[in-house]
Amino acid sequence: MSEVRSTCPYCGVGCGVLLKADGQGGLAVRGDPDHPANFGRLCSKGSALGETVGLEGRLLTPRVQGQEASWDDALQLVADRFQQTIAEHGPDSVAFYVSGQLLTEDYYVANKLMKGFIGSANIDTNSRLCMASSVAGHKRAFGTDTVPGTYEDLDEADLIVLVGSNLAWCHPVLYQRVLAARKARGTRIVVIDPRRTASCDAADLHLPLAPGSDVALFNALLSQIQQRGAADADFLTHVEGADQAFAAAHESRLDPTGLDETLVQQFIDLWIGTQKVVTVYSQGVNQSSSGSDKVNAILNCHLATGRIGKPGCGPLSVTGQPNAMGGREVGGLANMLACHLDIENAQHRSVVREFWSSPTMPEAPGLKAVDMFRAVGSGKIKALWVIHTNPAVSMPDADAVSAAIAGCDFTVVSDITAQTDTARLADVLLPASAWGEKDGTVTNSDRTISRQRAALPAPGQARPDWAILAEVGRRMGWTAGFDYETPAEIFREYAALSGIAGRFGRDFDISGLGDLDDAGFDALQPTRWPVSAARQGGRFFADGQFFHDGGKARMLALHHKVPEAKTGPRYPFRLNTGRIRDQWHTMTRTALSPRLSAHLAEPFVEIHPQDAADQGIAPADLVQLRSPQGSAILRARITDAVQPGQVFAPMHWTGETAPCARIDAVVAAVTDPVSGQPESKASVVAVDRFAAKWYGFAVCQGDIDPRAEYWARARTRQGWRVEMAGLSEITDWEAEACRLFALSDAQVQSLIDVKRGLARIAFHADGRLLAALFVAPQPVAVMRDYLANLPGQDSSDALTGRPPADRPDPGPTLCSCFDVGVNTILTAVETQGLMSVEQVGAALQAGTNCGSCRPEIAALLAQVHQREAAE
Ligand SMILES: Nc1nc2c(c(=O)[nH]1)N[C@H]1C(S)=C(S)[C@@H](COP(=O)(O)OP(=O)(O)OC[C@H]3O[C@@H](n4cnc5c(=O)[nH]c(N)nc54)[C@H](O)[C@@H]3O)O[C@H]1N2
Ligand SMILES: Nc1nc2c(c(=O)[nH]1)N[C@H]1C(S)=C(S)[C@@H](COP(=O)(O)OP(=O)(O)OC[C@H]3O[C@@H](n4cnc5c(=O)[nH]c(N)nc54)[C@H](O)[C@@H]3O)O[C@H]1N2
Ligand code: SF4
Ligand SMILES: [Mo]
Repeated sequence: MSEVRSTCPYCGVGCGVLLKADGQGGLAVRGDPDHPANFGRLCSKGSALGETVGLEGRLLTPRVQGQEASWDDALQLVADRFQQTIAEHGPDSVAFYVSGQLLTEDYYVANKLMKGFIGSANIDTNSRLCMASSVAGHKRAFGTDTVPGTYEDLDEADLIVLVGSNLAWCHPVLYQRVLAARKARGTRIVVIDPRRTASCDAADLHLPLAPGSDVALFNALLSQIQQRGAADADFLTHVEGADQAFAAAHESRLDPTGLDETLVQQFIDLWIGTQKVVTVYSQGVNQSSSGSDKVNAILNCHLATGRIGKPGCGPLSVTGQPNAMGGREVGGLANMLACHLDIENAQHRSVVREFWSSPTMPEAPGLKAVDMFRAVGSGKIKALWVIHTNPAVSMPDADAVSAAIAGCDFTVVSDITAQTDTARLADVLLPASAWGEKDGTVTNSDRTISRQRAALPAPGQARPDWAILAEVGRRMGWTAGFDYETPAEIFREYAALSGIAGRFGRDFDISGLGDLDDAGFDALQPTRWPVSAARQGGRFFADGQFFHDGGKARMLALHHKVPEAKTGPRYPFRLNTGRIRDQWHTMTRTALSPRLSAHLAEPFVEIHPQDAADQGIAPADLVQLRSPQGSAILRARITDAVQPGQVFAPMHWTGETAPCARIDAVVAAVTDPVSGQPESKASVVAVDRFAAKWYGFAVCQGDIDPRAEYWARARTRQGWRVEMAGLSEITDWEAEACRLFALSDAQVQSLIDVKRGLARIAFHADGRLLAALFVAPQPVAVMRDYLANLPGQDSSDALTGRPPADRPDPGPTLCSCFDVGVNTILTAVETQGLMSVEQVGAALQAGTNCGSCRPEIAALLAQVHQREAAE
């Protein structure tokens, strides 16, 4: 069978992949050497895609109130209930909450249905939590939401500044490009992040600024740009507001950033002294109560110096989701129309309305995500359709959001997974086709439109999202408007609409693709927009042509603001949240892969050693975070990667994987006043040791039913590994273990010391280990990575909790591709005298495939060599 060209469904790098189906539901995945985003490279998540396409956990049929239903019944119910609600309470009583992971064609139909036919603008997307501040910043500066540069700028830059971006883990293939540029031309790297991340490992400078102080830092830079005569006077003839921006920057140049002055000066000298500078920014910038201002503070510096849209220089907002950019183009946000046309512009409304032959169109923006769920909670929104996103986990104040969804009169959820925290709350659950099974387009961070193509048949009754939406549109009575049979048809309509936008002077114009026939759509190669008679791809703005009335760009006068929530005696710590290398968001797909689950198998909180000592928290203790919104229990990782007074926790764990570690239950729903984007990185919390009576660690082949105040599970090659901790005394551990694993007939082997609260119990059948439980009054000390893969094997000595002397413990997996553990690497470094990441690769293969773990291998090498130097 030949390979199918497609695009990775995870991050906004938008890597090309080649897929080969094995005919039995499996898929082999490799990087597409010809795709301009990755040239064959893939990160750990992309490489493991084949492990995540199985049918385990898939939603295969529609369900109404938990019962299987036919498509006909389910869709009719959705159409009827939406129609009734609109008839009784008006169009603004319904809402769609969608996703930057939808394909452009799905997005286009959802937006058209809500804005053009239902007649409300209550469609918003998880991109509100992700890109909204960048959108707002771009529009304020350029008059349009456009990323000026391209990925090639990373190859050609002499200085790359990562602001609030952990590129090494979140856009690993772009990070590989950055490292390649460093090697080829000595590109300098600066990281601006309160936390020391994997992206700092290769950095020339790391500026651990105070949370939220980016505007102050970039104002200091802007002030010196002006004072030192580094502004580009010619380019500034294309810019309005420069004097006011300089004045404001000068005024606030000394606002506190918490940084050492010489460090700041080094950064400013480097920035001013390097013509080819790319400033890459992501959620440390966007997810802030001053997110839009942070974006404009960065754009100000690039506009002032004319370093924009030229090879090797410019601001580069990296998108998170695979189609975050496509969603912005198609008008997925509540305050946009379609094709960069504005909902508040009467002329724009009228041309789109005419183009769609639509009966009605809202005149004002709809509710943004946080307000939307508040309106669901207050009963103002009575029918809600959630598509391709898991807000019960990922929205700030997530307990309140869950309660709002649960209390909504009518909730529809389209997902591929049967059990998600949001799916569990649905009245109607609709099975969508997944990545690998569906066709359409996505746009990545540098405006490149790529095809996703199907390589697998849709299982069960699953249908593509666009088809489900179009069918509901037809059943609501708008037959002609939603008469689509293929995604190609939708794409052509969209491209034609963009041509109209182009005639209005909008930059998003792909009318050149409007007459692609089905075969042409099938064969579409990665293409950077615009694609019109006037323009093809390329960069924007070097010519000084912007999209505000009058054609000029705008610099903004900005003032530093501290994060909205203030620390105090009750909530003395600042909570930062984000991502880990091998999991994707709410883990519905990546957690299916044992490889990806092995890197960081448990939810955790990073806390500074000094704070840990003050709070009486020891390594591996559990920690409870409490905020006015809610609480979470997480494993302590004591590290000076975070600063004193700050803690960091990942966003990934859910009711399915670790119910008490849902970090968004703790995060406050504070938003940026301009963009409406939540401040996911600066809540305030109290931090206390969680005083568990007992701790447990279990491995098993089959299912497990943990019932404890704390538990977290991760997939292994054979089954599960589970961490537990409880507050109530358990007297009969053998009985509890039987219940836990539902194993009553197996052979039991146990070591129990009731007085000391110790228990070790193993279950065997036919000489093979089925499950084992280890309990202690302190965090359990066993060799987890060894035990995790023991079930299914002949292992009569499992209760020792450690490998026999002739089988060393590999330690936590560092290289997911080749399954190489930390201990294995450390031993090889020490015994073989390895000096470089390349030598580690040659000896162990680690880091030689996707390269995502290379920063961590470098850190291990540095650790060993530092220790050796000190000895
Ligand atoms: N492995 C993996 N990769 C992903 C994803 C995933 O789930 N897993 N998700 C994708 C998505 S949708 C997105 S949006 C991107 C996100 O990609 P990133 O934005 O790179 O990821 P985050 O970890 O959310 O946050 C980045 C950094 O912002 C820092 N930060 C916090 N507060 C501040 C501040 O005030 N100023 C500055 N300068 N920095 C601050 C944090 O310490 C953190 O290291 O990743 C994409 N890629
Ligand atoms: N504290 C904190 N919270 C955050 C963030 C943070 O940094 N910190 N980051 C925010 C950001 S940037 C983002 S982007 C969001 C992401 O948060 P979410 O969008 O809520 O997370 P996902 O896990 O990506 O949810 C995708 C859902 O779609 C389902 N799905 C997969 N494929 C398909 C398909 O083809 N069709 C349909 N219909 N469904 C499908 C999956 O099973 C899953 O349930 O989280 C935000 N929340
Ligand atoms: S960097 Fe990784 S997750 Fe992002 S698109 Fe490429 S392979 Fe997928
Ligand atoms: Mo995101």
